[in-house]
Amino acid sequence: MRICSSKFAIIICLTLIFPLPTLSQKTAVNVWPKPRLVSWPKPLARFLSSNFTIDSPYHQHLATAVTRYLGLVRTEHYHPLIPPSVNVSASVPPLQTLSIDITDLVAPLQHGVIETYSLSISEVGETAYLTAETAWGAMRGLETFSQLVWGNPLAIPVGLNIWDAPLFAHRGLMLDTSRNYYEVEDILRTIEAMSANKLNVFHWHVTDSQSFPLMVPSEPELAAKGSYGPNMIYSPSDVVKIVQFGLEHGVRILPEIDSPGHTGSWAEAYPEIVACANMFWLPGNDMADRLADEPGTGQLNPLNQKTYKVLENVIRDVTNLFPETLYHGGADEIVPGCWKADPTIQSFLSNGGTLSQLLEKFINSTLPYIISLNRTVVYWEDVLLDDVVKVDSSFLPREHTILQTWNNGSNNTKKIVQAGYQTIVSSSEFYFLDCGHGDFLGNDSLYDPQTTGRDPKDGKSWCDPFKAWQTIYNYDIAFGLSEEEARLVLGGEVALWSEQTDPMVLDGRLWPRTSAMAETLWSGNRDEAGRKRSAEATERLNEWRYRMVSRGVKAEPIQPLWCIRNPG
Ligand code: CP6
Repeated sequence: MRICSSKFAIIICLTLIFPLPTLSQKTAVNVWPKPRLVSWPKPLARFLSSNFTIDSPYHQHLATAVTRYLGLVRTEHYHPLIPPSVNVSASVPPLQTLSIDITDLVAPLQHGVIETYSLSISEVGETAYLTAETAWGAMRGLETFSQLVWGNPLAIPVGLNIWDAPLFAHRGLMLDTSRNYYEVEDILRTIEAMSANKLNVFHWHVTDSQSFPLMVPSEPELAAKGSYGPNMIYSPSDVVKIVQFGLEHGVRILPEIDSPGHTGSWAEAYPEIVACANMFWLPGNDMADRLADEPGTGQLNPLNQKTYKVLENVIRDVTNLFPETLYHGGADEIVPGCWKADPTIQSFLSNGGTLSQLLEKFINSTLPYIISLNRTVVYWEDVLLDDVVKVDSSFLPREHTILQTWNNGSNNTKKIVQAGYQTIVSSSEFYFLDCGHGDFLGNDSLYDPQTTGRDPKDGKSWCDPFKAWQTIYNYDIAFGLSEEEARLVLGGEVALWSEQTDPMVLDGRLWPRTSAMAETLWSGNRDEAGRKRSAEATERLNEWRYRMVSRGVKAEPIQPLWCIRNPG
């Protein structure tokens, strides 16, 4: 492992020589996600100079981050709920400068880029040092530095050494902008909060059956007719803005054009390429196999050549707009009844063709094109694991395909890595955040006038239960895997589907629960003794929630204030 560097050894030694700080002293090092190694032997702090500056080698995107963090550090004046019980020394001169040193200034922001950094704040020197291999690692270090500063006048713990690096390379958040529309500024605020939590991939589930809000220049009709309206479209310049903002925050923007399922909205422009377009309910379908064939359903017809003409235009434009080397093709939840409802597909099926062959034809007609554009493709696990409609693994080249898991917790992750695929974990039992209400399909009453908003099969509403932050925090995404299997786990993503969310509730639905996953993927969920961190994490997350609020993120509270006055 890369952690066996000399810096690591030094910090280990420091930690061994000096006693561990007591609980009350810990509060001044209140960083979320917790750094991998912190050495702070004495509870000392000092002030920041009123003209404190950050020195950095020139890097286009880091320069913006430096300016942003300088502004934040100078103006935030965050007052911790539990005031740090440290001695802020006024006798040493205040800290003047944070000096950044970077080894590799040209490393692009892409999967696997090194995000390691170390931070050293001396007791007396005028300068603190942030060293990183890449600009992206330096951004992580700047975030940590900003969280160390508190109060008015500004103070910072000293005699402090941090070495930090993520456990998982892919730490993401998926947002669905199809079921409900979000303004660009909501997306930017989310990316900013992601970077504060050291997350690095914004997975943009931009289109689905309910609306097509992305303006694709070669296929302008898709958004013109398939969006919710002219003011609910992301233009190419919006995308450029979001990608640029991502670069300035060390967050990659990974687009998903979900197909061939979840494409009802494409029928507004091209009814001829969509099967079962906008059929309210599929013939013979019942609630038991409804999946996400929500009202507004539709699936691309794999037998129509026009499907591939439109899709190639979309794929080409999307890869031009998004520099990200991963392209998400969706391929989840193929609903048999949809393809079966289409007359042209019916004749294929009655001549001995199968539903899986239809999907294989679709994948085989699109995946090589995506790969030819130098992209690695991400699909949802369904493409390989669905009970009914799935492709043979020979259609999914392992070196170019990543599969994102969401069903059956760690069981499906195990299946995917055992099949030899790299994986991104989004187990719905832990990482799907769009819960809090009953079933949104009020039309269930068409089936059952006694409806309670609950599935008659198991009595659950569609997204029971609400996942508490502890549930998310305690999930180990590589649970039950051998060391070799675990190497195929690139990381994880929380997912916010938007049937029942929109900008009004976005922040609260995401934060601080997404922070819980962010820490687990960055530095794990266990203490030095290998026990799940609990009381310590609760206190630190509570503090972090208030700091996020002070930065403009409307994160939910996790405790009453009473707990601060009455510490357990
Ligand atoms: N939309 C798309 C969805 C879901 C998926 N894909 C989904 C399915 C089940 C639950 C939540 C969301 N709404 N395109 C599955 C990946 Cl519980």
